[in-house]
Amino acid sequence: MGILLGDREYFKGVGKIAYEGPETDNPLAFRWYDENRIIVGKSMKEHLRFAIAYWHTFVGSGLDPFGGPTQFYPWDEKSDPIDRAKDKADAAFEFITKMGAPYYCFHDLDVIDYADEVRTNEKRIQTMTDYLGAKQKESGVKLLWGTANLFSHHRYMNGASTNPDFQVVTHAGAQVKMALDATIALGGENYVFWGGREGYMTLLNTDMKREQEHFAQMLKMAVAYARKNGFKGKFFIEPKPMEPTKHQYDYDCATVIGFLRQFDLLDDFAINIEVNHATLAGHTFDHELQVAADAGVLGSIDANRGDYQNGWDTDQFPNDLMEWTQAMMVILKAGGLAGGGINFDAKRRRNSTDMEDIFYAHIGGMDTVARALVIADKVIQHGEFDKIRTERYASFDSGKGADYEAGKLQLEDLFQMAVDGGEPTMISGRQEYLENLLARFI
Ligand code: XLS
Ligand code: NI
Ligand code: NI
Repeated sequence: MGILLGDREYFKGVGKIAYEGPETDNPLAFRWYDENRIIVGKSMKEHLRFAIAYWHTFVGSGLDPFGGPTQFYPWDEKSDPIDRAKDKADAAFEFITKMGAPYYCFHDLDVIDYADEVRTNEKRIQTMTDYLGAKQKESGVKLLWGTANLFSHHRYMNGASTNPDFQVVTHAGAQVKMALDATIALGGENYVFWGGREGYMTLLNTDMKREQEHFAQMLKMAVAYARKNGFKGKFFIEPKPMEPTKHQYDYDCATVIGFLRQFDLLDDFAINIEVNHATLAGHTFDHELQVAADAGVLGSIDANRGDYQNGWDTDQFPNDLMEWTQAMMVILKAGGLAGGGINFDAKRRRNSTDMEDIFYAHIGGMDTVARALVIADKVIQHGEFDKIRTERYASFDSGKGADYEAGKLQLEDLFQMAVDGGEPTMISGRQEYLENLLARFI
């Protein structure tokens, strides 16, 4: 029996978004994202691997702590959960196809509402896996990553895999298993863990060491299960320092790398870096990318931006060319992302309620990132930054500096050389010169 795919058009009046170049006046066209344009040997499409996030784009309702939904969707009207989920999938694939994005990402709960019985949920997600599989086949859109929402349900209020109650941990495991089954069946290229409740509110009731061990245990079981079932992709951890818990165990890239190393998970995991999470952790986006790249775990990106004036995850669409150019310089120099892509974990503002706003938001984001890729490539080709950076460390390239790097010197040797060499001459870091140079490419 075949699956009946919906034939209703949800985004009427908007066709496939085309590349029209920087001079166009059409707000529903790309100015920079030209999917076939070749940059350093690869098309833009292959470099950027854009993904649309199911949760913000097709589920997010505009709800905030002070008011209810403002964004009402025609695919959300039916009362039966499966009927509603299918309408949503139809709308999602129509939008993703019109945007020309090659990928999408989801949490289990974005795709289908869960009830409280695990067996009911298993049936529901399996039904939707079949439906999404058919939509993927029909459209050519692929799944960049799947994940389980282990933060919304009230049972997770004290944590999911880090919950002090083992029965809650079993539910987290059940959800991860079902989300992995769906991801594998859909040919998902990666699987993500973002631990929204994997942290704590107060040490007065928390055994931090034990909770982190439990977390690692869950990750190991997920890897074992997925590999046993033929999953070849990467697992990603997505760091975030806080919100919703006060202290999250996956604080930032450096913390996650330490955790993965401690529990011997580095072979299977890389990092999914989100711009607004980096800034919440007190870092810049390119800092987090560089930390991951240096450790060989630069996996994927959740693209968005924060707000200078507040301290939470505003998840706005990217529009900062300076930020993205510096990010792209790191990514290009690292040889790209390890299996991941660029997922728009970004939402329209609560009062952006027109259907076209969904398109404007993604067009702006994709154009910003594509333009940054073009600029970063020019900057790297120009060579000045590399030259200055290399020269800055030249004193380690030969002589005693090279001996130091090779571990051939003792602390007493440094003492003697400091005495003999005297006070070093000052060497400028030339930051303003470099910032001006970068600005010339923008
Ligand atoms: C929330 C996270 C979340 C993850 C997926 O802050 O960014 O959306 O990307 O669970
Ligand atoms: Ni995210
Ligand atoms: Ni986020």
